[in-house]
Order: sequence, then structure tokens, then C-alpha cells
Amino acid sequence: MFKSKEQFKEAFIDKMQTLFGQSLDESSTTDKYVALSTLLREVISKRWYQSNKQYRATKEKQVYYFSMEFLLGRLLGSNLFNLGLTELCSEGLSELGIELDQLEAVEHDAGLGNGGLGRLAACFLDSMASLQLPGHGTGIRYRHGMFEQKIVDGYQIELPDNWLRDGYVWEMRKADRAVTVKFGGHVRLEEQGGRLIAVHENYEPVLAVPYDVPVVGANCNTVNTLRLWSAETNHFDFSSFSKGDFLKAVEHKYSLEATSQILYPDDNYPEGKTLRLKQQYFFVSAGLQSIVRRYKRTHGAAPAALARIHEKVAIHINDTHPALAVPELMRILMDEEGLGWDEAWYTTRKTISYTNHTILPEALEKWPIDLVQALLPRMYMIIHEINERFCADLWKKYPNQWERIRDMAIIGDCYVRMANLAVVGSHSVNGVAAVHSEILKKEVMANFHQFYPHRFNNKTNGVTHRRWLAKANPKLATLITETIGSGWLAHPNELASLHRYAHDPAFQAGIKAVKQANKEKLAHYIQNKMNIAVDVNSIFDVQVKRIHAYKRQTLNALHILDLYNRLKADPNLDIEPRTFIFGGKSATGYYLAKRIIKFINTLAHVINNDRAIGGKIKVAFLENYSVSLAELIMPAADVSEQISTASREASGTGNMKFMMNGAVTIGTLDGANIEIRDEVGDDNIVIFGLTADEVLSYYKHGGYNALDIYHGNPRVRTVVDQLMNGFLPVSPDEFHSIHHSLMRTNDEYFVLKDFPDYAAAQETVASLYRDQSRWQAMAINNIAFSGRFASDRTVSEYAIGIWGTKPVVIRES
Ligand code: NBG
Repeated sequence: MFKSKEQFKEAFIDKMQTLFGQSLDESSTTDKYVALSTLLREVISKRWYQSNKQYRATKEKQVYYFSMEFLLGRLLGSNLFNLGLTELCSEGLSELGIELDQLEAVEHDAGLGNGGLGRLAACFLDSMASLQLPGHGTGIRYRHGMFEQKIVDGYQIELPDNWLRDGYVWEMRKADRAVTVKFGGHVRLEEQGGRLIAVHENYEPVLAVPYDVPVVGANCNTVNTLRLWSAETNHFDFSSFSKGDFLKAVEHKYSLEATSQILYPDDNYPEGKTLRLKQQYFFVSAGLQSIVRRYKRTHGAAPAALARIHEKVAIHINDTHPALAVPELMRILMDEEGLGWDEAWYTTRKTISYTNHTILPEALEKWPIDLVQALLPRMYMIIHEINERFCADLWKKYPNQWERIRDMAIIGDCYVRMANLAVVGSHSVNGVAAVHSEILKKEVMANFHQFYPHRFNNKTNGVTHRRWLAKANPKLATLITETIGSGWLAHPNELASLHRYAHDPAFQAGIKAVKQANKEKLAHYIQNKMNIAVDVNSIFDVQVKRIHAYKRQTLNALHILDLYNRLKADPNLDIEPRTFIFGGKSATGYYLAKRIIKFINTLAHVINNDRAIGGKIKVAFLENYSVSLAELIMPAADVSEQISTASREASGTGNMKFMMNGAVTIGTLDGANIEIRDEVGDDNIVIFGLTADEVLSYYKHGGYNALDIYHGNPRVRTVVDQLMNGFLPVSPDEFHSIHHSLMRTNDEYFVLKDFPDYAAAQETVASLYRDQSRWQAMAINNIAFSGRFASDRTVSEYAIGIWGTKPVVIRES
């Protein structure tokens, strides 16, 4: 580690020479970024080596977090922060005439995820390392991550994400640790020495090569590993090649390597594509093979040792995407390590735990039996056997209860149901916020909860306050530290003592000044990027998240249209000026979500260019919402829009990031909003709309009648009509699907039903904002009570309640 600025500067200049054979003056910004990151990686590598060495020596239990998505964002800034080097390096660089911010901006976001689920995995890695827990990630090294979104004429256009274009300094290819994953072929059961052995023939081998990314803990020496698997092949079709069919030879190679080429851009809407199932098995099989190999090296390779793998290994599956871990661990333990079914089943269940992240019926994964059978014949055999045994147990407990058994079976209606497989094959099932966990127990998984009452628990999500507060909002972090000391960095609950300053005029002024500076920065970005001038004294009202019917961007947009109508009717209407900011991507094939983007952009076009309203409201849809853009947006928000249909948003995590940065939530009683309300109290949040119980009861009784609201409320009727009556400068059918979703399919997400209450809540927001001292107190209380939503709290609950892992203090190397 660098003892001083001088030493750092010397090392940096030296690195520039040894890497690129050039001096600082000759180097580009990218070269400087690479030199700095490489220098850090060397510091990190020593700790990494030491961490692995101690993990082997202490034989402590290791956790592996299996996730199809890790939405890391940029790593230079967070690595510097966790190493405690931000100040030293930024000052050193500035003495050399270099801005650290500019170097950070060079890094491509690692966008290996869609939204909340993938970002949660990234926050958990940060917290595991910072809590000194031996916890690692297992995932896929997608060649192309989340697509880049462009907005052209108001429409979303997708461009491929080429994040590996300039190489990726943080990864380390480990070719010697590659393993083979087998697809297709046939499995025969053969008797050998009195035992049935599975023989897999004519399969297609895909080579899985790991790329390791170090995960640096804050204020400790821990460096854990995120292992991302890449599909490669060393099989080359020489027979085609030598016959002159070069194309065929190359095609074959590419088709095998396709497995890790792209991230499916579906959030809460998995597409049933064969390639996706292939990806799931690919990384699960590769991950488990490497974990078992490592376990055997440390704890012995005898079957008796493997029968106790759950004592030293915990495998967590992030949603059902890695649920094949259940049959795959069974396969390894039985076919490769010689355990019998019962032993293998006992230890598999004890090893695996599962988090459910959604109750949306369309998002619950299921795979057609024929597909599983053809692509993964051995997996299918094992799943089938698990199902037979499970159903036999059910029959014993519930004789003749066909309905119940049909609901709980793992295989049914020609599909393999991944959530059922995950529940049956694990020892713990958790939801991600209190209300979501209750809905799982009482509704979606009620039968399972009755059968396995002790398996279900709740772990409310959290986000890393290091990235989302300390790093994203350095001005706020400094102000907090000046006021209550720096203890909150290690113990975010200490933020609570800010509560005492909620009404302190000087502290309020400080908070306001920080927010103002952050708003100016964002306004500058909006001006430069989109040529929209926004008023930095207006309320920055922000909804950034994936575009989805249940998240109800439509409700927000219809309310903006209503506000615009009122301003048009009375240009002197005394409203609090507002800037409505949106951001978010739509899945490529999600027609309705794409129209919603166009609708927001059409509103922006109409409203921003209407001089008659005197600039009192503005609308900006920021393209390509990503982790890095979120880091700019969260600190600048006054109002956080968390307006999903109650019961549909499992938790939400954006809500927590806004709160930490002092935004006030306008939201429904859904997901973690409820717990945010419990923390800050009713006075510091604006709640509206149906409750989850009300929504669920409507669903049970066939919904409500949207026409009643339409006919009964003139403001609602006007905005709904404006979608189709030529008021907006688009072709007449442009928003037909939005209109249809509200009026024809009976407003599945209760947009119209909640509209009047939402509009009233927005009035409340405006009047609270007018009382600036009241508003600043609210902002301060939100920051003060955000400690509970730090992922350090969440992860330590997982460690104690689910994984049974302890910290290992890594010595200085
Ligand atoms: C999402 C939920 C969010 C939740 C994140 C992280 C999926 C399947 N689920 O509400 O919609 O915050 O998971 O738990 O992406």
C-alpha cells in the first residue's frame, strides 16, 4: 500500500512507463485509467492471495452466491473507496494535473444484469467482503451485457453493449481451472458392482473458463472472488475444415460459445428460450464442479467427506435462475462421488438456500419437459426422481388431496416448475421484504408453507451505503461526518443520530446546499445531453427503474398530463415548479412498456415546448439508465416515486438509495416502502393508494370496474381520452395499447383506481415542499433512518440466519 502521496505518484508514473512505455504527457485518459487500475490491482492481488490462503488454512465455511446477474457498474471508484485510497490518490493525481473523476468515467459499466435483482447481488458482494465473510459470487461472463438504450424520436432503440471492447482490467482469466459442461446426448443406467451408474454418451461438451474478479472489502484486508464463467471450446470441426467448409467449422465453434454471449434483457419476465436454459445449466454446473473440486482439496475426497459438504459450503440461489443447482449437486455427489440417493439428498438440501424475488405469475420460471429432457437428460432424470419421492411424501400426509399435490408437484402440465424445485431442494426460502415474505407464505406458496413451516423466512433487502451514499454523494458524506463523526461508515445505524439535527437551521441549510449542488450537476447533464433547460429551484421528482406495467410509470405520466391540463386551463395556477425525471429500459419484446416510453417522451415534447405554461413543469426522460447514471441521479432527487401496484413489487431497492440521499418518498404500501414508512414515521413519507390486501382481494374477486372511475371522475376521463383523441402529436393508434390496458383489460394494475389518491398525494408533496424548513427536516429524517437499509444489515442476517458463516479476519499480507 502507498504510505504517502509521493510514493503513490512515483508508482503511478512508473506503471505508465512499464505498461505503455510512455510518459504521463504522452498518455491518453484511457491509458491513465488503465495504469491506475493496474496499480490498484496489484495491491488488491496481494490481499486476494492472502484471503484465499487463510480460507484454505482456517477451513471456515464458504458461501457461494449463485446469480445469473451481477450488475457491478464501475469498479475503480468503489475499489479506491474500499481500500481507503480515494483521498490520497485523488490528491496525488491532481498534483500531476489529472482529475480522478475523469479517469473513473473511462471505465465501461459492467452491466451484467437487468435491474434490482442484479444490483442486489452486486451490493451483497460488497457487503460480504466488508463484513469479512468468506462469500463469493458465481455467475456468467456475458460478452454483451445489458443493451445500450438510445431514444430516437421518443422511441427506445437498443444497441449492443460492448463493455469488453477495451479489455477489462479487473478480471483474471484462469484457463487452468476450466471445466467441461455436458449438453444433450443420452444417459444410460448401467449396473457396476451392485450399483446403478449413469453413463452419459454422445453429449456436446462446452468448456467453461472462469474469469475471476476481486471483490474488495472496506476497511479490512478481505478480498473475495466473483467467478464469472465464459463458454469456450477447444473442439474445432477439423473434418469440415479440411473438406474446405471453413464456414461450417467456424459456425460450430460459435454455436458452442454462444452460451455466454448475451444477457437476456428481461426483468421480471423470463423468456422461455432454449439458450437461457443452457446458460442456467452452464454456470450452475461449472460453478458446482469448481466448488466441489476446491472442497475436496481442503477437506478430503472420500465419499464420507463429501456427505458433509454442507458443513463447509453454503450455496445460495438468487431467484430460481440457478435452481438446477439442486439436481446438479445431486448428480455430482451421486455420479461422480459415489454417494447414495439419501445421503446426497440430505446434504444437497442442507447446502442450498433460495431467495424468491417475485410473485408476478408471468415471472415464475417453468421449462417444457421435452426441452429439459433433450438438453439436459441427466438433470431431467434426477428432477423426475425428486418429484416422485416428494409426491409420495405428500400423498402420505395428504391422502387423496389431488388438488394440493398437483399444485405442489415439481413437474406438472408438461413443465418443470423451477420455484417448486427450489423450495423442495433447499433448507431455507426467503422473501425480500416483510410484506412479500408474508404473501409468499399466505398466498403464492401457502401449501409449501404448511408442509414446511420452518423453511420460510424474510430478509429485507438493503443496498451498500458505501457506493450509494459515501461514494455517490461525497458532499453529503462529508457533511454527515462533520456533524456526527465517521462512525456511520462502519455502522450505518449511527446515521440515526442525525435525527437530532432535523430541525437545526444550520444543518438544514447545509443539507439544502448539498442537494442544490447535486441538482445543478444533474441539470448540467440534462442540458448537455438532451438540450433541456431545467429549473434547479424546481422540485426534482424522479422515477427511475425498469419500465413495467406493474411499476406504473403510466400513473405518473397521466398525472403529469392532468397537471398540464390544469395549467393550460389556468396559466396562473399557483403550483410548485417541478421537473419530472424518468429513466429506465424496457425489455426488447415488451410492446406496452415501449409505448410507455414513447408516451413519456411525447409528454416531454409537448410540455417542454409550450411557452404558455411558463416553464412551471418540465419532463425529461434520461436515456440509458445504468448504475453510473443512477449515481448521478440519486443524490439530486427531491422526490422518490415508488408507486407500484401494492403487492406486486417484491421489495424495491431504488427506494432505499433515494432515501439515503435525502429524497422524500411518494409511494404505495408495497415492498420495502412499508418498512421505510415504519422507520421514518408517517410524517416523513407520503403514502397513497390501495393496500396489498385490498389489491389481492380484488384479484380474487375478478378485479374492479375501471369504467366506474372513468365515468365518475372528469379529470381521469380527460387524460384517458387524450391518449387517443388526437390531443398528442402522434398517430392515432400510437397509444392504443396503453388505452387498452386501462379500459379494455380492466386496468389490471389499478392505475385509474389509484389516480385520485395519487393526485391528492402529489398536492401534499407540493405543499410540504413549500414549507422548506419542514421539507429539510423530512429529508434529514430520511437519511437518519436509512441505516436499516444498508446491505451490511441484510447480509449479516443471511450469514447468521441462513448460511451459518462467520467472519475470517484476514491478516495483512
Ligand atoms: C426484483 C423485484 C424487486 C426487488 C429485486 C431484488 C426480479 C425477479 N425481482 O422488487 O422486482 O427489489 O428483485 O430483490 O427481478
